[in-house]
Amino acid sequence: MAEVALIYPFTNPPRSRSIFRYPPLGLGYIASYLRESGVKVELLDCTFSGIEATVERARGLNPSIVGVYSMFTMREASMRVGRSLRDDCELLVAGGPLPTIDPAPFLDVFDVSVKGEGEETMLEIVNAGVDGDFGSIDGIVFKKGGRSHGRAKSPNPDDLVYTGPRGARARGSRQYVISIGEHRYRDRYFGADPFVGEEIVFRNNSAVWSMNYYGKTLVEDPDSDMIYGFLVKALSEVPMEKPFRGPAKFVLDDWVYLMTVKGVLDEFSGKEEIYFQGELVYRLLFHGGLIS
Ligand code: B12
Repeated sequence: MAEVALIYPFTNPPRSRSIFRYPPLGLGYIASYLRESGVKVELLDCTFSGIEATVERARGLNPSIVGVYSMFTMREASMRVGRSLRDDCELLVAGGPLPTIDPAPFLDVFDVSVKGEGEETMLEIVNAGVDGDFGSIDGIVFKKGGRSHGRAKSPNPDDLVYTGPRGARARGSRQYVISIGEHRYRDRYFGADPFVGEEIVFRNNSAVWSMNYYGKTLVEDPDSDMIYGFLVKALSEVPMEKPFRGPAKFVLDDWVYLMTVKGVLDEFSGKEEIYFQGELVYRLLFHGGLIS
């Protein structure tokens, strides 16, 4: 079973002597990105197997979300794939160059039309779940009040929700994602000095644990490279029994790192400090715990 099936509806015309074949590069990127985040994905290419056989294969995978690529030459094919799989999945998503410039017509058949690059958007859609709050996802268009059922007339523009452009909300943030089995860890932070961020652990795409942090240097004209360089060394010594930030104490030449925490992984708060030649030069506060 796949959580997500991605379909490329290009077909090779019979007896075509054209040398052109179009590997589904965009869907490949999306599939890799989702897989790295622990999502089960299958990428189905209609080029040589044709649309009917590919649709049958997709049905056999029983995906909850189906994403279909579309561009100018594949408008009809992508709609056909969408209609054929409308009742075989819980959420139908259109994306690619054509939904990017003209998303609304796809909502005759699809639940969500994605504008622009789809990697992060698809992951957010998967994380939101099939009945999720799509209004919080940037770069998409969907119908107010629910999913499409493939039989609707072209939607009235007033009934559509266009979310803001991709990246506007999270501009200036950086993030790291690591997946191991059913768990996925994401650290997203904003700023450099001061900086603020959130670590979050998902199990099977549900958030189960989180930590927030806020840190900054405390001296005039700080040597940020030195301070943050030392911080990285201290953080790499994180102990298994208290995996919050660094160890309780870490010393290197004139530098001292101290971390104190109250509570346990279920619920905790703490701080870390860096001293250079006895002077306090940096502090970070953190807190967090389990999420039900
Ligand atoms: C390289 C290229 C070609 C190559 C084909 C290479 C190939 N393997 O497909 C050649 C030269 C052969 C070609 C031919 C044509 N092309 Co061309 N091509 C491009 C070009 C320059 C890059 C495409 C690409 O690989 N992008 C990189 C990949 C990674 O991005 P992507 O596919 O867009 O996917 C991302 C997003 O779109 C999105 N996404 C994609 N699919 C999905 C699906 C879901 C569910 C989601 C959520 C998101 C999503 O996420 C992906 C990852 O970020 C684009 C212009 C551009 N800068 O994008 C034009 C472009 C795609 N081509 C275009 C056109 C019109 C054509 C032709 C019709 C030209 C002609 N008159 O013959 C033909 C048709 C070919 C066909 N497939 O039928 C138009 C499409 C217009 C449109 N809005 O539909 C574009 C946008 C150029 C333009 N600005 O007009 N093309």
